[in-house]
Amino acid sequence: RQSNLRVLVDMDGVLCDFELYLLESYKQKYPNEPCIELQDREGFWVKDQYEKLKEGLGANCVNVHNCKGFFKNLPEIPGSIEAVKELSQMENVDVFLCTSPLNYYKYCMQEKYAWVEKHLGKNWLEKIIITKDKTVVNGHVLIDDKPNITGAMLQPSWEHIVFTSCHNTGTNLHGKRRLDNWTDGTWRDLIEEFKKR
Ligand code: UMP
Repeated sequence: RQSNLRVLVDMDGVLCDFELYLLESYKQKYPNEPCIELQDREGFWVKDQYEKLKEGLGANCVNVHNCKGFFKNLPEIPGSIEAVKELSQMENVDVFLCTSPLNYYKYCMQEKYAWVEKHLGKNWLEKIIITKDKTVVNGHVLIDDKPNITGAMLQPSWEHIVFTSCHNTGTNLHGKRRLDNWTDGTWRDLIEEFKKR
């Protein structure tokens, strides 16, 4: 390869624990409503599964993640910060953070930047790519928990590695590979393998 290996890393579900914090915040805000424990989550969209459970609960989920402070206060996925820092220091690798914003952008956009600055540092603000369509971003690898990533490009430049999350454990990935965590070191082998291509 003439250029460095460009690794696109998703934020929600890969660096930041959107699912855990949404559940915790939901329980606080709606203690008397039913909820879906993480081991019972299915499908990417939280609101869709809640709405099926009971009419109106989908809107409650939206209320929770649209609140001021939600994105800023997301906890990290275990080991993610240390791992992407190390990834960014690897030879012949460029890391970018590739994330889709809510259309309700009032807090989300600003707070994503605040999160990156707080957990990774000011230098990383230059690495943020905000897009609704990740297929048009020209990377070699995309690490993302959303199983089906589609958009204007039918054949994106990247290979999608599906990061395991509570909502996709039972999902048929149609041959796509998984990365299960940032803690057991397997991510290093994966990157080394891509570097050799
Ligand atoms: N998102 C929701 N509901 C969900 C899951 C995600 O609104 O159930 C939003 C949060 C983020 C965006 O703004 O989608 C994350 O998209 P990715 O970058 O992870 O694809």
